Amino acid sequence: MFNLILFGPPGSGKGTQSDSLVEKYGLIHLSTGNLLREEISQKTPLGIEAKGFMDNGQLVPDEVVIGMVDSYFDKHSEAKGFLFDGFPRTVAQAEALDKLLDLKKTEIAAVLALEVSEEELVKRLLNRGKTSGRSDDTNEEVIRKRFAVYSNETKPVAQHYKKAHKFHPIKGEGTVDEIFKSICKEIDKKIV
Ligand code: B4P
Repeated sequence: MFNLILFGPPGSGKGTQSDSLVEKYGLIHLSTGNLLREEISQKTPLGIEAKGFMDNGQLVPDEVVIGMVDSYFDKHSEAKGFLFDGFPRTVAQAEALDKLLDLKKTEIAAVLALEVSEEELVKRLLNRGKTSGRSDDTNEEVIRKRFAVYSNETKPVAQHYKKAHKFHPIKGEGTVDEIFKSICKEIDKKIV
């Protein structure tokens, strides 16, 4: 299995780049944001619980997200590899992922971290909010809250992977195509 993590703040382009990456490398896309939005649209108990957190710019509790990832992983046991998008977002999630991959006798090959300035991120998210219908994108206060949560809870995840020499920063500003090429360059170094 060949597993990658696409890491970065809200609006850094993880979802945008994932579509092309899964196609090029034949991976299964595991976006916790998409899975949670799907649960919300189906009004499942998990979705109803998650919605309150997401609308406020907070993270959904670890046990909820980890359980969801676990069952998605089991549903795709034949996968050649996974592209984790927006997961892990806390150190506890990173540790749970390590254990899960260990059980499956596989590991993370690389963490690709998109770096974008906060001003550019706010612009992108407010812009997406005009058409996405996502309630967490329309209010600048909620967007700023998401950045604060990112700094406090998600940034420490970088250290977890730096220690394992798997962390690769990538300039996340420029055209979608330029950024895609930079990501592929890093991935290709891992494929021997
Ligand atoms: P996510 O769905 O993961 O989304 P995101 O961080 O908002 O955005 P992403 O980085 O994917 O940005 P995109 O490509 O769309 O999370 C949403 C919420 O779900 C979280 O706040 C949290 O509450 C919850 N959640 C998810 N995972 C969780 C977890 N593991 N634990 C707990 N809670 C979790 O790009 C954004 C915009 O920029 C788009 O409009 C795009 O068109 C534009 N854009 C992209 N690249 C561009 C470029 N190069 N130039 C200009 N614009 C660009």
